[in-house]
Amino acid sequence: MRRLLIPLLLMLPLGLANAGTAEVRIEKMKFVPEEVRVKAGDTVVWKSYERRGYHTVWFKDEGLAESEPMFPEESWQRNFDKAGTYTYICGPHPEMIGRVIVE
Ligand SMILES: [Cu+2]
Repeated sequence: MRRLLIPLLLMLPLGLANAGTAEVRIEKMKFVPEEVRVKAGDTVVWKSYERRGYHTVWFKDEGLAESEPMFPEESWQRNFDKAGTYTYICGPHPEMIGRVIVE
């Protein structure tokens, strides 16, 4: 038990220190930036800076459910633990397209 526990305790702070957060702003009917690069383990937070209306983040290609609607000041987040390119749209405005590249 002791031999297992110590390596786990040593790894935990390293894992937490490495995880980062990136913000994608939603403003003027756009995701800003449209393409964001993060590292595996990072979290991306989308936040609406609009004055009215709502947007969503929908990773439709992956067959995932659409996010809750984001009204002004609201946010939604997703953690990415695998490298890859993740394209998403806004449900009500499919012309709004964004991409997350996980390295
Ligand atoms: Cu939208």
